[in-house]
Amino acid sequence: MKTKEQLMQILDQFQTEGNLVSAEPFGNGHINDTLKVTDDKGEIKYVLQRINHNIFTNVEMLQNNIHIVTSQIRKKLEERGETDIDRKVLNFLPTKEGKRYYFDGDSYWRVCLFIPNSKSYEEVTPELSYEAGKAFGDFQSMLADLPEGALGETIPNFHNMEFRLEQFHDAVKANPAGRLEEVKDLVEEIEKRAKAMCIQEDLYRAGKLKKRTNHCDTKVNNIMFDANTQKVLCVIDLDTVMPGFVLSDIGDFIRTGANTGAEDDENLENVNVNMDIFKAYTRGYMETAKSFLSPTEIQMLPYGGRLLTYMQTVRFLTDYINGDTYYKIHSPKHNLQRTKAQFKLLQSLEEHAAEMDGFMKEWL
Ligand code: ADP
Ligand code: GN1
Ligand code: MG
Repeated sequence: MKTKEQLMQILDQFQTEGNLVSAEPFGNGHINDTLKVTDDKGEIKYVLQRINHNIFTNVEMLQNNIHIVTSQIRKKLEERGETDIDRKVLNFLPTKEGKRYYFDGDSYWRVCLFIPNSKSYEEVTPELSYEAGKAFGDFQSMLADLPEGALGETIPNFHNMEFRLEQFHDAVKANPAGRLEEVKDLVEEIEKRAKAMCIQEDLYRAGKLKKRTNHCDTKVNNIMFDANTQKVLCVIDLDTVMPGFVLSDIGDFIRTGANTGAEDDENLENVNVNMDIFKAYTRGYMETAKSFLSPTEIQMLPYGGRLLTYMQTVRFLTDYINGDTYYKIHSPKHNLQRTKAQFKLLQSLEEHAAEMDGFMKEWL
């Protein structure tokens, strides 16, 4: 990591205000490095992020996408006559040269306004989950009229299950870290489900499912709530907003919010689907999204939870087999522990599939 002086020099490249004195690590994402920036009065003013350039290889496209998305949301909020808009949409600062990011010869950096008096959660109640559902549905509807081709794919094939399985098969074949033997039961479980988990791609080819603009990382901690009212302020972490299938944005919240345990829970007994959270999220989401969803998408919503949980199981296991090259890890077997916890959640979602499907009848 950079020294404090280096971080201050990086901040100095941006059009910031006030006397900034510190930049401290913040949040617990698996990809970028996030820091909160404080001024001499002790107030947190900005969020500074080092973009993971190995993963987001086209930073120009990434920052351009984010600019398009935040401008569109800002416009919609203004049209609705909303107030306090700087807390409801992320606001990125240009550099002194007018660019959307700064390259220091080694890393790429960006800065946005810190949203004051806000809070994100790693675990939610049904009430918060209902609010989050409304917010992600609204997020998608505000972006629904972006012209096709406006946004680039910041990570090509990001939520394409067929592609994720190809990467998985490549890892299994090459076995670069010699870990295959240890995980052969999990590999078998993944293979068993592979065909059933590629339905979206099949439906798309048959012209029965369309692509929309999705957030593609609707983790529970990517929503900022007002610290006093517990209402949603802002959807954050916009790196992966891109064209894709709508189930992504349902599935990843079910995967993270409707889990009674942690994403990487060591104790698999903790991991199960929380049906109250699922129901509350779905109710909120359907309120803001039902006007643009097709009956096929509505019917497939519970499948979305299974799909994204399966996809994450595949992605964590692929990274474990590859020797931990993608996700930040905090212990040597972290990716394996994550895989097992995600697989346990998948089994629980499978057990509850009929009940979840039944819950959707109200909207069909
Ligand atoms: P990552 O890619 O690491 O997940 P995020 O953009 O999601 O990065 O930020 C990580 C955490 O930092 C969030 O969960 C949230 O708590 C906090 N955070 C990020 N941006 C802001 C912001 N503009 N204002 C307040 N808190 C923020
Ligand atoms: C990564 O950056 P973060 O932690 O919000 C990943 C997501 C995964 C998630 C698993 C660009 O998200 O796709 O679902 O970890 N982001 C990228 O927790 O790969
Ligand atoms: Mg995040």
